Amino acid sequence: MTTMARKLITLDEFTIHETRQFPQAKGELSALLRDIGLACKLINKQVMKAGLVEGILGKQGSTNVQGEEQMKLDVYADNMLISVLRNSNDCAGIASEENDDALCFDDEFSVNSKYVVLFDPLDGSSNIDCNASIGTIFAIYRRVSPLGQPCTQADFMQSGKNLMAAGYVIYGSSTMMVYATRRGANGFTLEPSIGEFCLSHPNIQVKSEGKIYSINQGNWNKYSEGVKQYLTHCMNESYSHRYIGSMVADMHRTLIKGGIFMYPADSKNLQGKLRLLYECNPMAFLVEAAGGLASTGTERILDISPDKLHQRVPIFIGSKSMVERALACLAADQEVAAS
Ligand code: P6P
Repeated sequence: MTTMARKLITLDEFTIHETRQFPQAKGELSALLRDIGLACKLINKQVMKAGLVEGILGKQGSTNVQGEEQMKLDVYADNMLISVLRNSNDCAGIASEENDDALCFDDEFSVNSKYVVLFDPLDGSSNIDCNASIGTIFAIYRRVSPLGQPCTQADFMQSGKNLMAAGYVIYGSSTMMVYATRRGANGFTLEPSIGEFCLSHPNIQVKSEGKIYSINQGNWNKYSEGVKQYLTHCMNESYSHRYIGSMVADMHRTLIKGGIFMYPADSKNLQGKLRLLYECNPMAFLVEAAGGLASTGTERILDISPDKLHQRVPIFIGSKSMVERALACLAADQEVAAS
C-alpha cells in the first residue's frame, strides 16, 4: 500500500486561514498564538535535553509565590515566555504562576496591544527529573482597559467565559500544542525537521463517556463523602485509574481518550490545589470547546468571577456524563452542608 504524504498544515497556515473567516479581524490573536508557539518551541529545546546538559535539572534554590520550590526549568520557561511576549506586537502584559503580580508592559507597542496572556510556564515541573510529560498552559483575554496605556490588574481578573483562546503545549513523547478558540479545539504536533507545529488533531471532541478516572487517590482519607461515593462508583464500574501528577499530561489523555480528571477540595486543601486563572480556566475553556464539562463541584469553572490572581479552585473536568455523575454524588455533600 503506498502511503500518501498528507498535506501538512502548519500552525501559521491554520491561524491565517482562521483569521480569514472574520473579515474585520486583523490577525492579532493569530499572531499572538504563533508567538506563544515560538516561546514553547524554545522551551521544548531545553526540556528535551534536560539530563544531558549540566545545570538544567534540579531545583533553582528559590520558591514562587505559591511557596513551591522552583525548578531551574520553571524559571527558564517563565523567562522565555516573558521575553517573547514582551517583544510581541500583540501582548499588553502577562501574569504567571511564577510571579507574584501581573507584568504590564509599557513600551509603545505593548500599550496599544489588545490582549493579555496568563500562563503556567512549566506545569508539573516536579516530574522533570523522572522524565514524565510536562507542559505549558496559557490563557488569552482581550483587555478591558483602554488602549494607549499599560494594561491593568482588571485585564487579568476576568471570568473564564471571556477567554478568547486557551490551551497547552505538552512536552511528551511528541511535543504538541492543543488550543481552543470559540470556533473549536485543535491539536498541532511539532515536526522537528521543519520546526513547525502541524495540524494533527483537527476539531477535537472529548467522548461523552469514558472509562478512565484520574485523581490522587492517596488523599482518600481527606475527601468528602460525595467524592468517596463517586470514586467507589468508578471502582465498581472497573474504570482504569490513571494519574501522572502532571495536569497537562492527565488532561491530554482525558481529551484524547475520554475520562474524568479531578483535583477536589479536601480537609487540608479547602479550595483544592490547582489555580483558577492559569490552570483550571484554560483547561475548562478547552474541554468545553471539545464538548466536555468543567466544574468546581458546585459551579461551572468558566462562570467564576476571580478575586485573587493565584486563587485555587476544586476541579472535576472531562467527559460530560462522567462529570455529571460526579456532580450528582457531590450534591449529597451540599445536602449535608445545608443541614
Ligand atoms: P499532587 C503539579 O505540581 C500540579 O500543579 C499539577 O500539574 C498536578 O495535576 C498536581 O499539581 C499534582 O498534585 O498533590 O497530586 O502531587
